Amino acid sequence: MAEPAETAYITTPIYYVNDRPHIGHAYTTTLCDIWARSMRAGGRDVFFLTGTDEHGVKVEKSARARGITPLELANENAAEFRKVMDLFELTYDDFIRTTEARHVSQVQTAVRRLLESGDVYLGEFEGWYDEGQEEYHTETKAKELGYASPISGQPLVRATQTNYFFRLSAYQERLERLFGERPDFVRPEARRNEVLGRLRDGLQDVPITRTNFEWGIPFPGDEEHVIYVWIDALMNYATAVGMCEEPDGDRSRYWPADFHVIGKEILWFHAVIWPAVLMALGLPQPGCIYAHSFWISEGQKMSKSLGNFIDLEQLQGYMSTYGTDALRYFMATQGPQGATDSDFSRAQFHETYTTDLVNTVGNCASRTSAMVDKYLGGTCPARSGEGAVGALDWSDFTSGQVREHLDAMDRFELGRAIEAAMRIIRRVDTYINETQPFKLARDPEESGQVAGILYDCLEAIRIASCLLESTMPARIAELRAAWNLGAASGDLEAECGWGRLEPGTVISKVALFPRLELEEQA
Ligand code: ME8
Repeated sequence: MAEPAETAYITTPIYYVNDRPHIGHAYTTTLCDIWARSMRAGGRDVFFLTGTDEHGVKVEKSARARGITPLELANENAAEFRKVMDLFELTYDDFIRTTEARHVSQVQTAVRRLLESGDVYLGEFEGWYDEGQEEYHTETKAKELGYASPISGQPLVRATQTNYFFRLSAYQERLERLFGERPDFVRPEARRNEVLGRLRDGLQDVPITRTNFEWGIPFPGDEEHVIYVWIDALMNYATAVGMCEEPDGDRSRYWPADFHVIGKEILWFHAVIWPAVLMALGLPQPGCIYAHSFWISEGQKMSKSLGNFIDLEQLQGYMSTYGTDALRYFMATQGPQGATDSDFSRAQFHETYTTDLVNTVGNCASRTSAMVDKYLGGTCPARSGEGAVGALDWSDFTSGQVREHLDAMDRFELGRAIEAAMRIIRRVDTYINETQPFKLARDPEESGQVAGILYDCLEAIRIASCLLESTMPARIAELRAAWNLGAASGDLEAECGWGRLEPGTVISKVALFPRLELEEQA
């Protein structure tokens, strides 16, 4: 019997339903989508999870303000998020909603286990209470606020609240050990250092229930309390694959996740609280918490007050002018995957589109296929090896780039992975300029040489296209169709072996990325 395929599990944050979807949500989900597609192309059994975070006081308040129930609000906005994911053709395997029964019951099971193990206990929280906002502040925060409500200006009052607490303090050492043993547990490194710095300040137990509102999962056995939205939300990564069911669901084979991909603002919850909860539950740790940075918009932070979010309408504008693949490519190569923020500017988008997609990928494929059409009647020539010029060993060069790409993808370094593919395309361009098949073609004696050169070009572009497919699935599908390359085989590495392109294959001319003027953008 064949070995079962190696599993791969990747998650996005689950998005709050009290906001409208924007570039940030599309960005994180697209990064995960590229990785998921790439792992599938490599034959792995992939589970790609996204969804919505639907509980909490904010949802309750927004719903009340609109005169609808929190669930009605959640239904409406969860549908909106799903619409965005489908519009972008994001290939998630499941979309979890925290109001679903499967999630609620497993969160309660998990919390019950934590109560039994003593990791959750009933305690008192003393703090500074903002009566208008129904919110507690710690001493440090209250001092910062001048002991007055930032909203009403009324003085904060000293008050105690009875809550259930998670014994986070008990996990200090184990977390330090985890970070020490697994330097890649939190990436990029700047984010890891941030967490380590805060960890050194020492950990305090955290309240994990609330009694001042109702829109949450009831605490098992004490329905006065609802489970704090962050604990509820983090658990989605486990409940979606049935980790808190008894017995574990079929999907438990995916556990633990290879990557929890998040934005940097929610790092503490994912890098410290979540691993500690998993330790308390006796569940294995994820491979990596990957916290990317932020998109800013035309040089400014995106914020509600500035109203400058790159929203769904704007994204649709880009997609209808440039195509979804161009947006994916831009996000993956120019986005804030590292430790610094990136600016989403129209001019930069247009520039990247023109330089990388029109002038490089598109031009190289169209120039090659046009020559094959003109000099070889639109058929792939024999693998003669006659095209080899100078010291370039194509097989060696492409296999080096393929290895680099696969290694980078495995590590979720999308920019580096895409760059390896682009290097192949740029090398083809240089090769055409060096060998000048369009000049050689004037001399019938050189026809073997021309054919050899064009085989190399076609084959190198084919290999690069296999590597680019996870980033630009629609345009590469067009190329596959025009060059009769067939469907992906499920073994990306083998597919990228040099010489797999069959002589005699009919090659049609392609124009993958039309040249556009910046003004054309609505
Ligand atoms: O935080 N640039 O949900 P959320 C890049 N429900 N990415 C951005 C971004 C920006 N400017 N703004 C947002 C929540 N994001 C919780 C998560 S998970 C258990 C619970 C992305 O709707 C980024 O991935 O506020 C960020 O972490 C996420 O959206 C926050 O989404």
